[in-house]
Amino acid sequence: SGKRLRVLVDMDGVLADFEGGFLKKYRARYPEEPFITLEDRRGFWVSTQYGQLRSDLCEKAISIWESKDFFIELEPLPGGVEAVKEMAKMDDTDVFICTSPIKHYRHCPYEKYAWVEKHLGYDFLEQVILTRDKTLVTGDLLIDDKPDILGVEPKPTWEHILFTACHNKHLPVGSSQRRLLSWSDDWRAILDSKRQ
Ligand code: BVP
Repeated sequence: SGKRLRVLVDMDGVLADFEGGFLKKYRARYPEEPFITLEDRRGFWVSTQYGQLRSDLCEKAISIWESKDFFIELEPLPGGVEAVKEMAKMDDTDVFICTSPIKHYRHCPYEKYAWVEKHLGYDFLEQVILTRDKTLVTGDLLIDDKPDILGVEPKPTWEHILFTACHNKHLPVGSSQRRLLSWSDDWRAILDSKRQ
């Protein structure tokens, strides 16, 4: 009972395997160059860690996700599409996919819509929010693998649930921050904890 629950779900690193897709295509395109295994990933920005490995690798990394077909070909992360479909069918629950496109806009925004249509269906396109500032979007929960979600709004309405990813799994979670370890973890309990 009470008002409807609004859940915002991030795409890269939560529903779509950005890190796995990146590493596979980087190694295929630059087979002679060093790379960072998913086990050794630290920090949200792939480009930053590759730049620390060798300065010219920053732009080589960026060339991967700026390429045509990078975003549409990302594999779904285990259980994510199923969880979102189930969530959307729950009583008094609205689910939106809230994702930040890269500024190289030739392919990314189009392919993000195409990915949602492919994996969640045409009707789910109604639920897509593309924004570079998630603090402006109102919701009860934001499930996202980025540890720091900042923008112009200092007091976003949502509670950020940190979705575990290769780059954030070693981070100490702040006393107030809750985690979702994977889509096998109890996401229903997190939703229920926010219902009136
Ligand atoms: O579209 C993704 C990829 C891009 O930033 C966006 C993150 O969106 P959210 O997951 O926050 O919705 N991206 C860009 C870079 C470097 C750019 Br220079 C990166 O290292 N990692 C990354 O995810």
